[in-house]
Amino acid sequence: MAPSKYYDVVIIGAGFSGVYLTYQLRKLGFSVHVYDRAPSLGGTWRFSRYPGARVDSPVPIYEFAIPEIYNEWNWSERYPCWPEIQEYFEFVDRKLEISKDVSYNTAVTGASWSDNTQTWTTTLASGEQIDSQFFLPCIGFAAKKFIPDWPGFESFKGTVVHSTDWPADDVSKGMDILKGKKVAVIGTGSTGVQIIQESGQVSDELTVFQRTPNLCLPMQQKKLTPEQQDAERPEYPEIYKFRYKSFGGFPWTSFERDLFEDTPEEREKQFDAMYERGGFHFWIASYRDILSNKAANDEVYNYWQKRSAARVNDPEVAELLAPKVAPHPFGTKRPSLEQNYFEQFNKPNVHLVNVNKTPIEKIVPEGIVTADGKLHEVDLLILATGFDAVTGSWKLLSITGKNGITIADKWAAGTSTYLGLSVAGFPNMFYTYGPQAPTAFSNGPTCTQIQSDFIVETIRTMRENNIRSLDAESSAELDWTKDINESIKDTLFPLAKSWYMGANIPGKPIESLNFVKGIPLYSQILNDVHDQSLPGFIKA
Ligand code: NA7
Repeated sequence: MAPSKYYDVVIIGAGFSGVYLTYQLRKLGFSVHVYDRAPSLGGTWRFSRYPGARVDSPVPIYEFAIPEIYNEWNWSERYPCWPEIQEYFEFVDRKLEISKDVSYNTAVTGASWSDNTQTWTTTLASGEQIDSQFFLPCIGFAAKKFIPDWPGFESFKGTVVHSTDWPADDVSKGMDILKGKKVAVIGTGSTGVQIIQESGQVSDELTVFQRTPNLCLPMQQKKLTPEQQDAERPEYPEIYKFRYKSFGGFPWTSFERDLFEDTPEEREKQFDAMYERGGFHFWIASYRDILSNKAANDEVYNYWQKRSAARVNDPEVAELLAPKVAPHPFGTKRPSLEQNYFEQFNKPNVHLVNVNKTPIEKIVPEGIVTADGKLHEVDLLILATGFDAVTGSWKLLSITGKNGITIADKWAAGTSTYLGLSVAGFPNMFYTYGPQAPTAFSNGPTCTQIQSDFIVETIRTMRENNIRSLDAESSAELDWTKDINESIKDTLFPLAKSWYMGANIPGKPIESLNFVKGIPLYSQILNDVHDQSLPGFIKA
């Protein structure tokens, strides 16, 4: 049998974390290899390429805080779309030469820890095995798609596509697939909103199946010029530092006061300003208590409702898209950033179906039948039904730690981690942008940089101190997990049925999947753990 390959570090995933970790670990002299099922660098951006897919965090936050990258790269828009992000990753690759240490089109099926050799063995779909001292799953939070199981899918004569499987030939043809068709979009999360905005403009007919309205906010997209970016570039280092002071890792923070400290007139003025500034300002650069005080949240919702409903001509449609009674507290589901979403529903070719009143009953050869017996004719059925988010990506792999225990066994009744980047019984495994970290309450580049810096420093410290393995203590894991699940109770998040809490997947445990206390505290905790010689870990 051929001897296994060996690297100091094996990484799964060539997105923001995989690139950043490879770059930093290589500089310290570690041998690193990355495996990714995609054909090139970019992580989720190799799969999120449906019409209208773009990021909801502005640049220069949504990029690597690496000078040789940000000093040379220019974006064309404040919120870039997927083709530009793919080009960006190609530029990053040319500058940092990441690909020389990546195997593309290579799926990993699992990995297991050996107590005897104190190493991980990663297994590829081909059966090949690779040994390493460290195993870093950087698998993102949206790798496992969710498709509800309506009867009759197999009988459908048209095309069915989940947002994450957008056909490659259509991408190269410039979204021809939407043109001149009867399109149905099921789901109005961030993905649904983005697809609807594109489809409403080019499809013959567009029927949107909505269960919960999206409390989406104006993106206020802006074109950017290289000259503008040259002028602002000297400020980037300060902006990157500021992220660590902001709840979501953005270049802004919430006000230092509660909502009811202001008069109604002052509040209205503030709401106007936040709404007009666009993006997430209205959500997390506003009064500090809107995600914990229901009465304050109601005020925010009422303002949003009036602004949004005013953009829709038909009062019945307006009431479905922006109902007078909030479907859930504002901002307890990540708001989508829209550009002309509400206006789509003023067009004669765009129709809205409320699936709470008339649920989807079955799929038939000609389209979708709802509970009122109506057939909605469809040529192209787009499933924007989301993901088994945060923990779902882990279900695609078989990861075995000490004593033959798998992650699936361990998390069957609920997720448990230490610091949102390690799991007791899985020594030398560190992950990024996953469960019990700021993940969904932040943005990818910021969260992954904070975690990756900690991981790199930890691996370096281990090498310097001859520590062969590091495993989270069960008691530390218990405390972290307890705090994750307790702290969410001080917020309004549990009041929404969302993927933040695992509530979008039938049968999935309802729990807090993210660290809700913000980036400043999270990064402080990681710094303290590092400075205090890694408390909560067993060193061997
Ligand atoms: P989301 O946010 O999970 O949205 C999925 C949508 O699909 C949402 O509107 C769901 O309604 C809807 N859905 C799911 N199941 C059904 C059924 N059975 N019937 C009707 N509608 C259904 O996924 P996205 O892809 O939009 O976004 C995921 C995140 O990835 C996003 O926040 C970005 O940050 C990246 P519901 O709201 O549950 O009532």
